[in-house]
Amino acid sequence: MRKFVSGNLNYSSWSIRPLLAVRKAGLGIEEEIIPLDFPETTARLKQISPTAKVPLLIWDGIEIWESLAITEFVAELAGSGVIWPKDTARRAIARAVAAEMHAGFAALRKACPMDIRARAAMPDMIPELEVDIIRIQNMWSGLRAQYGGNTAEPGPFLFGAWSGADAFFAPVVTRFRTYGLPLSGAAADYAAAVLEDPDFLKLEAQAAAEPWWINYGPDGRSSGYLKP
Ligand SMILES: N[C@@H](CCC(=O)N[C@@H](CS)C(=O)NCC(=O)O)C(=O)O
Repeated sequence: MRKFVSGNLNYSSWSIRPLLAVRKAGLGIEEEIIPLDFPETTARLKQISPTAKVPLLIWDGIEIWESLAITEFVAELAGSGVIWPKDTARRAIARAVAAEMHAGFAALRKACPMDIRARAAMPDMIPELEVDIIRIQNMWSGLRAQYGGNTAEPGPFLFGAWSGADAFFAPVVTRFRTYGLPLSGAAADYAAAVLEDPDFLKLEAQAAAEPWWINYGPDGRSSGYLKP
């Protein structure tokens, strides 16, 4: 069995990162969604995953959890230059910024949960959130200035052609749009390119059509519900 198990695409940022890599790799993997925050969600997740979390990739009996590990596994299957840049230096930095995303940006993630189809008010600009936004602005514009003119692997993404780094930042790009967070210059151009990528557009259309919604209570708790 070859299957990628994700949370609902509209909300599960950790799922859509490796899902973009899976789709870019074109490996013909079946996809299943377990909607988050419903009464039965935890039991379903416990049945399939050692961490009771999604994403999970099942590949011929190997079960891989953690978005970054799945992306690396897919990169190995896909072959050179599909998920990570071919050039050694670019590949190293692409992995560094993907790892930085995987480990960091806690303030942004907390204040601005991913909700692709929503448009919401900008949250209070607490110092920790501002630090995350400034780092992203500087990172994206800096990477575009240094690597964007990659003629061997050209494109509008962080390292020229699309890479796993863009998969890791796609949910961040949607947060900037959803909450109207400030972004300018080359970083804003980059964000626009991510939102125009055909694989992102397909994912966005699927997210828009999902029947599962999540309500965030005043205590921060979330609960899923169905909307016809
Ligand atoms: N570090 C993990 C994080 C995975 C994670 O937190 N997944 C969330 C959904 S985005 C989850 O499954 N939560 C369990 C739940 O909502 O019950 C990764 O990178 O894959």
